[in-house]
Amino acid sequence: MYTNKVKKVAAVHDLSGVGRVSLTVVMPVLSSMGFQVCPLPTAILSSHTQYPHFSFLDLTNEMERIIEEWKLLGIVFDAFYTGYLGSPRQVQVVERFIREFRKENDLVVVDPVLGDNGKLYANISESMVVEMQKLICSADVITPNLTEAFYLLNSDCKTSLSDDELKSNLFQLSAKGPSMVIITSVPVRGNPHMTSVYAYDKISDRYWKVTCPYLPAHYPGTGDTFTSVITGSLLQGDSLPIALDRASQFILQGIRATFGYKYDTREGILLEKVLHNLRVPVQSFSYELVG
Ligand code: PXL
Repeated sequence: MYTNKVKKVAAVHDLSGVGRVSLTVVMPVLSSMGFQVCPLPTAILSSHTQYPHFSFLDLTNEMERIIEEWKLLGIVFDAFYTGYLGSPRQVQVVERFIREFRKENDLVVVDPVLGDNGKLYANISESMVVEMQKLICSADVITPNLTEAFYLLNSDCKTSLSDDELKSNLFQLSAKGPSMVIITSVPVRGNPHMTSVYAYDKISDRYWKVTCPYLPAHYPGTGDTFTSVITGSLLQGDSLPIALDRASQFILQGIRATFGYKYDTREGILLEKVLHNLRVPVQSFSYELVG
């Protein structure tokens, strides 16, 4: 059996020229962690969709041609990592791609990019939510933020949740297929200066939590950076709680490197200033078991 000398990650995300989201962060993060990224672009945009206007080219048809060429060339991937998709029909293309290419020990990570802060992103329709609910069934790992978790479960968004409610949401999402579920951007009850990430590992039947300082600025693309670090970390053999620590600490470093400037936050965190930190082992652990 052919094995890649450097692990190959098929990255199914859009290419947005400005604003540090999707492929423009997935590629540098995973390359810095020592993996080869093979992009399967879902759409080309002038910028991400949180700017007041943007151009948008849907690549659904081109994706089918790219996949066909990869099949003819016999390309072998070690991981599949999907994010922002350009059209609901694309989900079926992506599902088939994963089904036809995945091998037994490959890692499939689905970041169900749908929205944030209780709302869907511009350009994301209810039919995309329905399709995303199907795509997560093919994943080993999913990383919704709290808003996306509610949309995936068809439940109303709320911001104050008990540990038991979060555990129930994680469990319900894992029951759809993924063996690891990570929910990001969970507010900490009674403490606006902290934010947390909750996770469930079905194989060991354990729930994990990482809490870190919350700085009051919204930077698009931090979810993409977070899931890219999780993907790299799991691919290099880290446990789920170590991957959670590594990704949370990296996001905090990125936000801290940016927050002190007077700056247009739509450009995302100053990733280039902190990328080198991905080469360094995690310095301290802060994960907790949720009882
Ligand atoms: O980071 C998520 C994301 C990815 N791709 C596009 C987006 C967004 C969030 O706004 O607009 C095009």
